[in-house]
Amino acid sequence: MKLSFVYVLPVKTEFKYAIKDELPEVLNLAAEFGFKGVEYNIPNPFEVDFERLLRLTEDYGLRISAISTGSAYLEYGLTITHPDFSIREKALKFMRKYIEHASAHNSGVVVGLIRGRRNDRAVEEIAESLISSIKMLEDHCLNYNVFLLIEPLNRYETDYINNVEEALRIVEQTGNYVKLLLDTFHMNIEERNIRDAILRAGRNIGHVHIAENNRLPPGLGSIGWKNVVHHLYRVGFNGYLSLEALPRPSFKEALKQTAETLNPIIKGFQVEYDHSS
Ligand code: LER
Ligand code: MN
Repeated sequence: MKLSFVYVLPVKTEFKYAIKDELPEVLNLAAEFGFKGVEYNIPNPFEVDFERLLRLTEDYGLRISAISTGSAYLEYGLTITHPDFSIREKALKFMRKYIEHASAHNSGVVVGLIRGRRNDRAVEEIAESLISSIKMLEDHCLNYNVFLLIEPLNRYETDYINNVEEALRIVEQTGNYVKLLLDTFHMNIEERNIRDAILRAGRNIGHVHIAENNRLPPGLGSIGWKNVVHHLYRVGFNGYLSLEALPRPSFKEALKQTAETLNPIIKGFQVEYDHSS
């Protein structure tokens, strides 16, 4: 398992749970603390100088762990289940471009807020729409060796897909280019317990967002990190733990706190799991 963090590119709407300070300084410090990846939250995949972003990331020895898409929803209201087909088509166009960017390091593209809200639609209706949109992206995912990451979000942020069980229903009806993104903050609200949710998600876990119960960085709340890391190893997860938290008290402290809390735990289990394999 490796550490990553979410970095949000400039947006007019506010996304509070990511770092947005000067990128070179952030990448430099993250690399120093042992982070291996950075997850870019990109509002418009057509307007970003992606080559520059990629070069800068690699210059600091980091890799792109995932591309997150929530700000395309916050900024432009795009969703891949939108009742208006022209908006849905635009969201799919964005998704194809995100997939192309993610192919740089064969990572995943997040399907969080961009999956849309149910509102007055029946669950079956929005599920059908989501599954058909995801299937429209299948060829692109396979061609570019990228996967989609369905992220359950807590009930105060969305009315559609709040827990692992609901997300698994989508994975089952699509294919193995679709995986789960588990976010400890949301799991702490929606799951009976984090351990069982991780075990239930099992081999389907593609990426993990880490934040405390209060959405502060790991170590400043009550989530049992040893428990989280242990059970992720148990199900064979060896991907990124990506910090998506309020960058408080400062982005530097947030990175430091995360590294100090998680590096020793990851190292401890790595030894254990390397011996047993
Ligand atoms: C996105 O990854 C997330 O966790 C949401 O809570 C964003 O609002
Ligand atoms: Mn998240």
